Amino acid sequence: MKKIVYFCLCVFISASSFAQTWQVGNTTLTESDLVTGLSLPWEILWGQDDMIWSTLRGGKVLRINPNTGTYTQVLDKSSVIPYNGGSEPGMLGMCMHPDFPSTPLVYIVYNYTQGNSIKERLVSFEWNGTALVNETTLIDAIGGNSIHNGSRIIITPDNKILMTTGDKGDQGVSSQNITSLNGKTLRVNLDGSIPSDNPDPSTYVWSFGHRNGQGLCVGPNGIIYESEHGQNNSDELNIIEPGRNYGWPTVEGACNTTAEINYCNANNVKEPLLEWSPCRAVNGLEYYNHPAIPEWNNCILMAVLGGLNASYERMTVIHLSADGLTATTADMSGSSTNSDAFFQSFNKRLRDLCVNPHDGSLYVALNGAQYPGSGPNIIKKFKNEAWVGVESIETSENVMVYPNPTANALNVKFSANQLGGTFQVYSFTGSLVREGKINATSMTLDVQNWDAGSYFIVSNATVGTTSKTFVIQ
Ligand SMILES: [Ca+2]
Ligand SMILES: [Ca+2]
Ligand SMILES: [Ca+2]
Repeated sequence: MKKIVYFCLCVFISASSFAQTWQVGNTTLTESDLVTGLSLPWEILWGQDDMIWSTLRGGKVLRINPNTGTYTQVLDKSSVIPYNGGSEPGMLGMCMHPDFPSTPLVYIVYNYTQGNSIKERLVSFEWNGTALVNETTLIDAIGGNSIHNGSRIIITPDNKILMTTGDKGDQGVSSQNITSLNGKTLRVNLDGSIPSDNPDPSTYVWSFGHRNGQGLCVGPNGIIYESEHGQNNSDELNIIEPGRNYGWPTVEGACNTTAEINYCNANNVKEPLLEWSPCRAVNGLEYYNHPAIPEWNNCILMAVLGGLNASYERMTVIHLSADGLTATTADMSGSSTNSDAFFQSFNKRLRDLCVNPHDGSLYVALNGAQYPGSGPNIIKKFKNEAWVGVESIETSENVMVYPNPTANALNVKFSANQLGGTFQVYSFTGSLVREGKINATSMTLDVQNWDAGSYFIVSNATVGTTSKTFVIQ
């Protein structure tokens, strides 16, 4: 038997009675401090167990009750992590196995020391209900440094791990070196092997020419978006495509100087959707598409650290086109007063975001005021208290789904007053899996290739919003 060592440090934080509100068009968000006193939360992730999971850069993982802020520490790797409060290494990105209830694996990236150098590894842990145990290394000895360690990870719709890596401060030498894993996005099977349909099936490299990507999310039609730090100018929002060159170090942002245009023409460089100059330090991304905040539907929410001189701390709202291929935001100039910039007044670095898929609440992890971040820090919650949640409309018959559970086909019946509206289907991990217009009172969804688990369908019509949960077996 393996010896299981676990940690259970329970800390109780009372909710703040301070009820600041934020206006998003016609929607009012109520702010509260979910957890205070944390040291540098780097990833916050809505788990399939309906808890918020957070890495702390110093080497710990917390599992946080999203309503009370009560948390337990479920992992402590701080003894192996080169973290001294300064510079950038630490315990960084985290994501969950796409079928966590039956395969309770958590994937984590962290830096460690090998001789005199900093390295980085992608690992998995098993969740035993109390702690993360049985660490397994998936990719070892990726180059690291005191700066530019990348390391956001997500699960893509095709059930692969996608990971950003930084150029480890080598000015992009590794970014254009296809044999290096640095300055890339890496695509990895859930067991750590290389997917046979990678552009080159002998390497994890999925795209190259990156400087230091630290945000990833999945948007409409399975499109993958990445945020990436520029040097002095041209922080980028990119769409990630396999085998493409994203230009660094020759190209910053769009191909718009003579040297860049020549290089881009010769190297088929993929330009960003958006770029911001001077750099404001773009970070965690979250795709928002929940009826609780309709003004943010089909938007990317982007945590912005603020840059080295702490001028641009905020959350930027990025509006996508219906096909997801173009993006706009009012938050281009850096002005603190525009309709798509939020939370500037905290004067703290915004590191990461997650969303409650049930009630649409947004959670934001703050990292102190100055680079590279300092504690104590806060995870804040923003909720539309007026939105009628899933539970209260469970009894409504505006939408019926059957059979439930199902394995192959799901029949959906809409009442006539839903016609002309729209519907979305979400997994309970918050991923949008299907959407469309309600053109008929019945439809059948072919679900035989969907992952097993819980889902909910939301209809939006002039009479209001209705949702139903269902289970795919
Ligand atoms: Ca996150
Ligand atoms: Ca680029
Ligand atoms: Ca340029």
